Amino acid sequence: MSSTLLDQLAKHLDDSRCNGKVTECLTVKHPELTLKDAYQIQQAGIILRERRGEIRTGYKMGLTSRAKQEQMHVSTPIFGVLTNKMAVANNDTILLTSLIQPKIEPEIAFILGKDLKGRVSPEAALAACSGICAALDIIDSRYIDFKFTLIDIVADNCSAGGYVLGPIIKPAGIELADLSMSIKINGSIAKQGSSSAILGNPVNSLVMLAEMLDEQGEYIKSGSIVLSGTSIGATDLKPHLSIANETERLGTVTVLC
Ligand code: OOG
Ligand code: MG
Repeated sequence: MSSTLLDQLAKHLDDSRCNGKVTECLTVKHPELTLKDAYQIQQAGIILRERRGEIRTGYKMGLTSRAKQEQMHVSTPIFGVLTNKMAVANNDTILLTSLIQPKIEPEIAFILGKDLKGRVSPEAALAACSGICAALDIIDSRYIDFKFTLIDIVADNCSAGGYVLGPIIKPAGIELADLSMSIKINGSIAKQGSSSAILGNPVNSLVMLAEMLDEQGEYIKSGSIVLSGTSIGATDLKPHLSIANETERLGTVTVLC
């Protein structure tokens, strides 16, 4: 597909996001789009945001748990790009009016202290991290009814809407498998899961991201934030909620709306 058309589709999704209006899936009019095209549309969309002054802060992995794959009827892990404009401070309030159909999910975030490139072991991936924390991924599909194909969600930057990081701790000595993760809404547990639901161990998300980027001639740069993908299905956001991800060993991250 021509890069002009891919740029036009990126602009269309960017307009949809900026104007707060849902759109039909790109694959309805363009069933010929490939996964490679979809990542190119995603990149073109990020470049539009960079031209408006946004700065890349890292990546989000998506569809790394079966719960999420089943909820979305899509079965391959994917990634999107995070920017500074998506960051919400711990205990701060999300401006719901800036989002279309927002949902939230608990994740684990990695902060890279070194570059991470190519095929690496889980141990090497964790050793490249300067910090880890409990995180919240705010997702917001630009597509009607939050329904899409794999190609569509990749083009739409993995439904990225925002992210919140909890207090960052040193990863040394922390086993990331089998940690209990809970979503608390207004103080009560609404959903509970285990970090092992994320590719067996959330560090595998980091390993997989390094490999996926390598296929595109890219790598995870030191300083990047990487969201692991959720362990539990997403929860709808509506006004007057306090939402917390309480993760064993890592602590709690909270956002209000
Ligand atoms: C969210 C995209 C996937 C995750 O953690 O699996 C994701 C969606 O649109 O459902 O963020
Ligand atoms: Mg997510």
